[in-house]
Amino acid sequence: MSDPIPKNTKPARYIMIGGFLGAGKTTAVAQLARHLHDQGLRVGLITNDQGSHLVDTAMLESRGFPVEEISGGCFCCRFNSLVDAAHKLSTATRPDVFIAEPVGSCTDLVATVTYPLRRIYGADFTIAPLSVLVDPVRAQRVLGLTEGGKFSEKVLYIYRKQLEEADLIVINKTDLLTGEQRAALRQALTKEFPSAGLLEISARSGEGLAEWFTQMTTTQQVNREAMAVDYDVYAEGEALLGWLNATVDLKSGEAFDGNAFLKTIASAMQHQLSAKGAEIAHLKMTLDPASPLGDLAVINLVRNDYVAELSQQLQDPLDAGQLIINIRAETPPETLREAVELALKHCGEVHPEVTAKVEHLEFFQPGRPQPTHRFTRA
Ligand SMILES: Nc1nc2c(ncn2[C@@H]2O[C@H](COP(=O)(O)OP(=O)(O)OP(=O)(O)O)[C@@H](O)[C@H]2O)c(=O)[nH]1
Ligand SMILES: [Mg+2]
Repeated sequence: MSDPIPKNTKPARYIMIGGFLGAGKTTAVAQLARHLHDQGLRVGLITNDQGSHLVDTAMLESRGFPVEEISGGCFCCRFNSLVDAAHKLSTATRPDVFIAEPVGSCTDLVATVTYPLRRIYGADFTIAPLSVLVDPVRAQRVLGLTEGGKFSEKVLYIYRKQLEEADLIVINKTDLLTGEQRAALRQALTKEFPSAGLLEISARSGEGLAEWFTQMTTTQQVNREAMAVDYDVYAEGEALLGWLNATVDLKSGEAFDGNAFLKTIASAMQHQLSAKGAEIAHLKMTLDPASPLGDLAVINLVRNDYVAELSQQLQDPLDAGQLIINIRAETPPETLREAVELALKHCGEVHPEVTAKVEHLEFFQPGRPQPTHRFTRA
């Protein structure tokens, strides 16, 4: 498909924000989108996942942005869907800027997404450098700076490849680090990935965001030889990750505390998964009371030895709502299903007033990545 994208008089900006599961991509996308909106620009967001029913889509929509979701495979394998999503957004709102968040277990995005966009749709888009966000606690472990739970080598192959292809490595969550830890991480990343630029931000506190926004909106991606990727190891790494997406309808005869409910279910799942030796990459949930205020609760857990955090809270109790559960962890998908089942049972005991009905459930391992295009140069 090669139709031009309907647009304003000048090409739209295309910004892709990569990084491993849980690095803070969606949080950063929301910040960047807000910043651009405040500058009077129209923004269209594109989310992506191996499955459907996404926490990220619900979270970004709750912030009032138009979002297109590409499900059933990563951008590289669903390149035409990515272009179709841009078409849909363009027809509806003609964005000046598209911000796309790829799946957090995906790599080789330069050769399979940005270079094809430049070659085939070069008149429609100007392409920003590829940012790869980093959760510093995870990165310290991967780079051997600290001890702690880790993924196995083939998953870490993907993690490292993501960093290798970055135009810009963005250490996120600087609010979690001391000055010394920041310096050590900076040094380790520069040593191992010398060709990437490096920035430090906190998508939560706002530190460093101004410089990142400037780079994303004003500089162009450099045309250099794309990295080599061993697709057999990449596919094996992806297949080690279990994926679960579920949607659950909650009902209660009396109003209940949705924030407390989310904490109960998150900690029950964390307990179950840790007991099975599953390394959690990202466990995230939304609870939508379908209130006219557009309130939405979001809870996240990005490693086993942490506490699930409510990144958005509900203001009021609710008597009905929809729960979306997305879990990505290094474990067989069946283990995730069991964990959800046991956690819902546990919630039934702690919150007996709430009944839960599973409306949608999918659990699987991602299949072998088969990119639509692969260009080693733009
Ligand atoms: N402390 C801290 N937490 C952050 C920051 N940015 C994001 N987080 C938290 O990190 C967790 C994961 O954030 P997301 O934005 O959902 O991460 P993601 O990379 O989009 O995750 P996936 O889409 O699953 O790959 C959430 O609990 C966020 O609130 C930050 O700057 N500081
Ligand atoms: Mg996300």
